[in-house]
Amino acid sequence: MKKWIPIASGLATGLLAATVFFADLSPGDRNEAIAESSKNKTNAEKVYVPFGEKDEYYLFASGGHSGQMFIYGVPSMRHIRTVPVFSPDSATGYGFDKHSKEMMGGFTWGDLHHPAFSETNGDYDGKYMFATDVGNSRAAVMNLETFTVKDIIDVPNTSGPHCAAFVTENTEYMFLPTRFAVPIGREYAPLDDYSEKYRGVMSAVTFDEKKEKLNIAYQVALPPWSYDLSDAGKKVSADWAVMTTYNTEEATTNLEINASQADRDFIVLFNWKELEQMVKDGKYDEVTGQKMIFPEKHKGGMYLVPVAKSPHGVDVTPDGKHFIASGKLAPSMTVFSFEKAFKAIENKEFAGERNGIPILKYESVMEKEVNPENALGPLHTQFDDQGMAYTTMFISSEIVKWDPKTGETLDRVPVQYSPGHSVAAEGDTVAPDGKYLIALNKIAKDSYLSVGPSHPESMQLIDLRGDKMEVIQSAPVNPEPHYAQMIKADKIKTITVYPKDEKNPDAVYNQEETRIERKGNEVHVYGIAMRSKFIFDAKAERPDQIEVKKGDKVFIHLTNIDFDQDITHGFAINGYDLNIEVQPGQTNTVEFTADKAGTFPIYCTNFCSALHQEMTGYFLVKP
Ligand SMILES: [Cu+2]
Repeated sequence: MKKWIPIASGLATGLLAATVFFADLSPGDRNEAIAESSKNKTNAEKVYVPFGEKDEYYLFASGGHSGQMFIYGVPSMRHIRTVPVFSPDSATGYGFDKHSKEMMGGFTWGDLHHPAFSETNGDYDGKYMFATDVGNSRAAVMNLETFTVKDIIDVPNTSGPHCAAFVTENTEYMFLPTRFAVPIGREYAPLDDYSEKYRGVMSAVTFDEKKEKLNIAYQVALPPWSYDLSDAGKKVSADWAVMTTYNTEEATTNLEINASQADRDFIVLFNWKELEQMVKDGKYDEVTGQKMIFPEKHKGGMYLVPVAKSPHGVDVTPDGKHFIASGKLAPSMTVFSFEKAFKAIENKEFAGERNGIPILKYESVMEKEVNPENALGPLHTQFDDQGMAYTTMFISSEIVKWDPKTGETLDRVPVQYSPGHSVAAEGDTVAPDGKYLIALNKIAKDSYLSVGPSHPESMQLIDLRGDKMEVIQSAPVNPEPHYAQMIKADKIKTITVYPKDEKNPDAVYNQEETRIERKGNEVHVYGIAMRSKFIFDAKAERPDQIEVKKGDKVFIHLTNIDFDQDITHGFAINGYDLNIEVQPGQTNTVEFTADKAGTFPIYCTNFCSALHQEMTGYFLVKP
């Protein structure tokens, strides 16, 4: 009976609200409103994931200038986790502990753009996630067993690798071209020398899975243009990749006007196997410690395809036969054919060159131009399981579904308000799922409760299963997703606890081994965190106390010996501006100088048990 009352009163309230809401409407409007209300109820059911059940997909949305990655569940659109990548995060101790601090390389922020999953045979394999930092020109890799970043590299000679990361079919490479042209090595050169001295450099980055390390295999010195987006080929085009360019005018000021003068910019089409062979054959120059191919010196493997001006996305169809690009200032999408491009290359149907790179004729590679009525600002295209294309229209605020084979417009759905990218379920694989598409909208305006003049961004979930596309959920998101990837949840196999690593000299798995060692002015603490205490030296009168002298260099190696799901401990020293985390079974190190004398409480920051509040100690610094 207790349970029944709230449900019954809930129903009554609902009916009352509906009656009040519909009271002022004419019978026609009223029926429409009732239909709309029941449609919303159906949509709510489509996204509802009851307790005990899990979402069907993970969504990894780039966090833009937050430097982080946002993890959501689909279809519920619940935010599950924020994983720090290029920016520090005190909640997880990222950028505070020794390993992540070293990876951050002294940088305090990043601009995380395009995320990409590792692939096997053109399918997401659920092992790793790659991302690039436009703000400080870096690349990172995240392990998906633990959702933690394993490696970050600087990408030399590159300023803002915006056009990445998109991986080849078997994660052989990701290609990182630059958004901003700079002189090689970032040497000083006046902007009057732009066309002669500035270059747009592309880096071919490899990933060593055993060592979990990224590496730059080679670079290519491209013309001084801006490189916007890219995609790797698939199946028949697996050895190839494409990327869009803008400012092929080589303007150096007021780009808004000056970089939109020419009717066409270019798609760079390149064969990475040929470039790889050129490097093997020594056809490169050694520049700032990198192997760099200069196309004006060593020809081959690289071509230009004219495209409607100032394009954003370029997307390879799941069958690998076509690539689709759209001038963001033009009203149409263009379908290009790889087969036609290969023929034109074979027949050397070139129309001049730029910086030693041959230009293919637009007519030789273009298959069709698609121009849906009044659709404006096509930016990015995704695909479903039937090979149908979905293009975001930034200016006309909609998603247009169309058939790349016939060019026919099949459906359109408005989104609120300016979709930059979109992401389809398993969208960049050779076999997309087709169920869902998410519009990543740049401007949310009045979508959510106001939080002041600056609003959150918005992600809208679109159901692709019916005859008509339908927006079924809207979720706010922090600034600012540029692109996202959606993967089947069962492909990701996380671990529950970190396995014991007996070879790790910093790890301590039983209380007897805990100790505090002094080496000159270095103090090494080998401690344990467990429910609900810290043990830094089990033999000491107060095992949870650390005492050092002012100026000592302190290393705290802490192992969480609770090999239990979700028992994470934190370690903070009050007043010392540091906090780290040890997940179940994990050993972590924090290194700092005890530059303040005094008495500083230590406490566990991550709620771990009923006696969490008692999980404390003292850090004493003798003057
Ligand atoms: Cu704790």
